Parts: sequence; structure tokens; C-alpha cells
Amino acid sequence: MLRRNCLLLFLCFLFEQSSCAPFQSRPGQEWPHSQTGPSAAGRNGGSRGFQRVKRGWVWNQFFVLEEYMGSDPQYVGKLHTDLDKGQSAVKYTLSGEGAGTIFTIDQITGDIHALRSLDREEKPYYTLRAQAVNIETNRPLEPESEFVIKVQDINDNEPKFLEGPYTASVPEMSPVGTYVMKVTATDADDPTYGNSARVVYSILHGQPYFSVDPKTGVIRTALPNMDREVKELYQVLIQAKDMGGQLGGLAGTTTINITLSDVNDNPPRFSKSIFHLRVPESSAVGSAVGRIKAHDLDIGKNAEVEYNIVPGDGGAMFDITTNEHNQEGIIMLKKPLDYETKKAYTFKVEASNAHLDPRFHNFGPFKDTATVKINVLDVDEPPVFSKPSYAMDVYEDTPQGTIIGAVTAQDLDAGNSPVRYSNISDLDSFFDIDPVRGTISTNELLDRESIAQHNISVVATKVNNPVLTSRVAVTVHVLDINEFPPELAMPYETFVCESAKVGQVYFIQYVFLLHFFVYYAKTKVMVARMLLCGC
Ligand SMILES: *[C@@H]1O[C@H](CO)[C@@H](O)[C@H](O)[C@H]1NC(C)=O
Ligand SMILES: *[C@@H]1O[C@H](CO)[C@@H](O)[C@H](O)[C@H]1NC(C)=O
Ligand SMILES: *[C@@H]1O[C@H](CO)[C@@H](O)[C@H](O)[C@H]1NC(C)=O
Ligand SMILES: [Ca+2]
Ligand SMILES: [Ca+2]
Repeated sequence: MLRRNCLLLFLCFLFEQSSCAPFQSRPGQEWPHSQTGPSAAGRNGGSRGFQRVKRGWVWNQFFVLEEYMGSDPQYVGKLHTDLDKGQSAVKYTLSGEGAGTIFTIDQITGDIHALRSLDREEKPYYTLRAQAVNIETNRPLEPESEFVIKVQDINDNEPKFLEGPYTASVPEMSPVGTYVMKVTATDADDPTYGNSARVVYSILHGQPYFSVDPKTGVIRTALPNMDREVKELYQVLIQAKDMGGQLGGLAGTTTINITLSDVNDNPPRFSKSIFHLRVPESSAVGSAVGRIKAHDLDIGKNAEVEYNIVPGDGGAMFDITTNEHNQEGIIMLKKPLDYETKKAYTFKVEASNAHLDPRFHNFGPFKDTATVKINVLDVDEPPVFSKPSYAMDVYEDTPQGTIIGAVTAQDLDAGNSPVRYSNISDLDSFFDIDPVRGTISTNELLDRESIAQHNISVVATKVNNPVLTSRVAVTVHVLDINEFPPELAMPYETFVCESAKVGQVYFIQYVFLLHFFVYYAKTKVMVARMLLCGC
């Protein structure tokens, strides 16, 4: 209201500033006359006569409405001096910003007009100078006066969101009133005059989820329990309207993409309560034998799943780890399986989150449980020998064809196939093996002095699946038959033929000597014996 009164202000142009007291509190730029007087006086140094009486310019308007659309030039105001008695003796002139181009003056009446429409937002005021001169002598009647034509604001600018469109993020499940962001609209109109730049914010689209403070433009959540897993992105449309939001105000809008960020409000959930896995008994210890998955609706860290086997008999046989790329649970074999011993395992697995949010603990247990049933699959396995290796002893010179021992292998599979033995892998074929019974017999006379230990291997084959074979090592130790040094009495009695004659004593002694020699020379006893009995 105070501003409105300015339309009818008088500009005093007096040498004594005190006469202008009502206007001294105004901002200097609007009323620069306080500097004008002395400077004007200086420029017109010789015009002492002006001080004789208090005189003044008077003109009753020096505001011009911006964006004036009328067909005639807009009346701005009137210059007048007390010396002008209406006898056309005074001529008014105008100089300064826009003089002659934007503003014209009627030399006689002092009426000022604006020739074109002006934009306050482009230039809010013009500084001009006025002069009254004697129309005949052209001598100044008053010192030149500087004055301002202020462009009067109209509401021709809508509020604008210069920083929009915006993006923002707020955690899901935030309480009502949680701060999201602040938007600001600027209005180019005159903030000091009227309501042309008084902006009020409102929300056009985005209720009931969000609200905006009409004065500050602060956006807050307006609904509890907003769930990212249901809706993640909200496009909110905010309007800023000037004239304090009143009807007829100008408005601008902006959009804000508000994303709900994730919190851990979902536990992992198994898609089914029982998982069936089939695992061959031949699976290697440490190998992955199956996968199960608990799905978590959250993302990132909040979807990281930890799996645990609930203690029980499955825990002894299996382990579970998490594949960190897809959060699957990988079941691993901890101990060897044997179909013939145990054909199935059942155990429970628990899935839980690694990173918990205590706010959601009261929703119940933050984990899920499923049952895993593992069926062990029978695998056709090779026959199994009764011992990891065999050792057999044989005296040297044991007759060919003598059985020195046996190996045994069995098919432990459900099929219980007969087994065949073969491939004794002794290159000089000292031994034979019975393919059905597994008995090993000598094939030649053995000589401990040339080979004291035979290392052979036997292969057992399943009749119903000859590809499945096992091999076992058999060590045959060749024993020395002659453990003692020779003595006279024993060979004498042992080796004397029943039909011995007197002359044969020498021979016997020869035999003893021979035998003695055998002992030391390691010649074969049997040869000596045959020599003796062949007499
Ligand atoms: C807001 O989201 C919409 C739809 O997803 C998209 O087209 C637009 O580019 C987004 N705006 C910003 C500022 O990110
Ligand atoms: C039998 O032994 C030979 C030589 O020792 C070997 O090459 C062959 O692979 C063996 N056969 C089987 C079935 O093990
Ligand atoms: C059998 O193995 C033993 C011990 O490894 C070795 O001393 C012996 O010479 C081997 N026998 C043959 C005939 O290779
Ligand atoms: Ca405006
Ligand atoms: Ca979540």
C-alpha cells in the first residue's frame, strides 16, 4: 500500500535538502536528487539567483507501467516549474537514458510520454535529466535536475524451477514426514512490490505419497510403509504459483523422480518346502552335489543369503555354501557316499540374511527353512579285493603247478556280478591265476638266488560289466629251502641209499662234501639228492 502511494509522489528539486525530508528515507537510486542539487548547483555556478526563493519542479507521476500494450504512448508524468506561469515562456527539455527514443517531452506542457512498452525485468529504471529554459533566451531557469523513471512491475513472469527436473532418493519404509529434498522456484518479477513474485508450492501429482511445504518447497514423505518392492519410482509434479497462490497467479511446474532406496525388509524365502536331489554314490568328496535357492526380494547387501544346515545327520555328510553371484546355496559332499550303506539323507537348511535391519525383527523370524532330500544313486562300481594288497611265500624249487595262495574280489553292487581274475603281469610268467577262483600257482621252478621277490598284480573284472576292473598288488617272497649249515650225521643218514654197499662209503663222503659245497656254493639241493639216489 505504501508503494502504491509512490505513484503520486512529488519530486522536490530544492537547494535545501531538508525540504525533501519526507523522501530522504527512500532508497537513493529512486531518488537521487539529494546528490543532484549540489552538483547541479556546481554546474550552474553563476546562477546565484536561484537561491532567492524556494522553487521546485513538480511533476505528478514518474512511474511507467511495464509491458504497456495501449495504442497511444503511455503518459509518464509532467514537468513543471513554479516559474512557468502558463505564458509559454518556459521550454522543457529532457536528456539521459532513453531521452528522445523511449521518452519524449512536450516542450511546452512538460508532459512526458513513453513511446514503447518497457520490460522491468530487462531494465527497472531510467535516469534522466530535466531542464527548464527561457523559451526566448534559452537560458536555464532552474539548474538541471536528475530524476528517475521507474518501470512499474506487473506480474508478467511465472515462477520457474531453474534447477529442475530433479531426482531424489529416500529409503523405503520411512516414517511420514521424512525429508526428501527442497525445490526452489524463482520469479523474475519484483519481489519488493505486490505479490507478483510471492510463490506458493503445491503438489499436482504424487499424492498421497509425498507432500510439499507451500512456503519452503521442502518435499517430505506423506505415507507410511512405502515399499520399494511394490513401487520403486515416483514421478512427482510440483507447481509453483505466484500471487501467493491466488487465482490469476502465474504458475510453473517441475517433476521430481523420487526413488525409494532399499532397506532390508524382506527375509529370504525358499520357493518350495522340499528340495529333491539325486546324487551318485561315486561323487567326489568336496564336489558340489546340488543347488537350492531362497529368493530375497531386496537388492544388494540386503539380498545376501546365508545358508546353514540344521544340525542332524545331514550335517555330517553335507556342507552348504553361498554362490555370491546368484545367492544360490551349493550343497557339497563332506564324506564319501555309499549306496549299499545308506540310500537317502534328509536334512533341513536355513536361509537367512547377512545384514539385518533391527526395525523388522518384530515381523517374525527373519529366515526360512526347507527340507532337502538326497537320494543316493547306485553306481556300477568295480569289484573290491578283500585286502588292499596280498603277500605270499613260496619255497624255491616248489614244483610247477603248486598253489601258493589266492586273491578274492567281490562285486558290492546290487547286481552282485561274478568276478574273473586275470592279468598277472609278470613278464616271465612264473605264475598262473585261476580266473574263477583267484588261486595263484607256480608256473616254473623258482630260484631265490635270481629273484627273491616277485611283484605281480592281479586284475579283477566284473562279468556283467567288464569295463569295471580293479587291480591289486601281490608280492611273492621266494624262501630259501636250506636254512642250516651241513652236518655230517644228517646228510649221512638222509642220503645213504638202503642198498648201499661197503665201497659206497667213499661215495657218501663225496656226497657230504658235495652237499657241503652246495651249502656254500648255493647249488640246488635237489640236484644233489637226485645225484645221490640215482646211484
Ligand atoms: C524420470 O523418470 C522418467 C521415467 O523413468 C524418465 O523418463 C525421466 O528421464 C526421469 N527424469 C530424470 C530427471 O531422471
Ligand atoms: C594286463 O597287463 C598288461 C601288461 O602288464 C597291460 O598292458 C594291460 O593293460 C593289463 N590289462 C588289464 C585289463 O589291466
Ligand atoms: C619287487 O619290489 C621290491 C621292493 O620294491 C624290489 O626290491 C624287488 O627288486 C622287486 N622285484 C622285481 C622282480 O622287480
Ligand atoms: Ca510473476
Ligand atoms: Ca527392501
